[in-house]
Amino acid sequence: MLDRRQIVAGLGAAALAGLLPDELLAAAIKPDDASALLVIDVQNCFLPGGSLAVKDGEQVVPVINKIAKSFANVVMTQDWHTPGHVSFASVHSGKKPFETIDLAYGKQVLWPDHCVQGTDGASLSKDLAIPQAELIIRKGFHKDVDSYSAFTEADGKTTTGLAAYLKARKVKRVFVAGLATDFCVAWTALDARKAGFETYVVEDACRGIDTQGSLAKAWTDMAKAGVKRIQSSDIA
Ligand code: VGL
Ligand code: ZN
Repeated sequence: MLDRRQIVAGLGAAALAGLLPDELLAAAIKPDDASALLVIDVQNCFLPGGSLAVKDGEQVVPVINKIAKSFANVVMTQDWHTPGHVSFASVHSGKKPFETIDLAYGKQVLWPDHCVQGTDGASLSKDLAIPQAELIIRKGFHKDVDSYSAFTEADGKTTTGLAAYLKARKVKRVFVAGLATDFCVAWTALDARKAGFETYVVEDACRGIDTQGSLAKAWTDMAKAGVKRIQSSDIA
């Protein structure tokens, strides 16, 4: 009987011979104790009927529930803004959602009011089924600073503590899924690389907002930073 190593070696040889598509080989990714799944902002505001609904956002939920079964370590995030948060177009006179302004820390896209602390819109989707998730990071709770990233606020320096938590738990690899691909998922993945984690984004477990070319730019930036783009079927 072949052992696992021989089977993997055999698959490699078959692929070299052009007999197998890359996807089949990639199916070998098996999350271990040094792997964590980061489930980003699967909150009512970003789902159908929400104030900043991401197109087809609800489709990520069954995919995330499925891959989460392969992870012992799961962290979820919630976008968690104050009322009148600086990222809301409604607090900047004459500005409309999806326009941008310059703030002290850089360019800020303005959004409809969303994910206000303690509201139903800020709640995680009731359809998420990840009972083993151990930590929920809330972000964007400083009124004058946004935080797309689960690691570092938009000022580029205030930490959420997530990198230190993951390192204390001996996590080396993070897999990022959720909403939205081009904002909170991408910024989280880029910061994960900066913090030294091997980083995967599970494309079909994410959906994007795509405003002013943001989705294509996010994938380009992530590729440059060494983020690996995978599909949920790549995870064993
Ligand atoms: C997000 C826009 C504003 C996200 C959060 O979760 O991607 N996008 N706030
Ligand atoms: Zn937000």
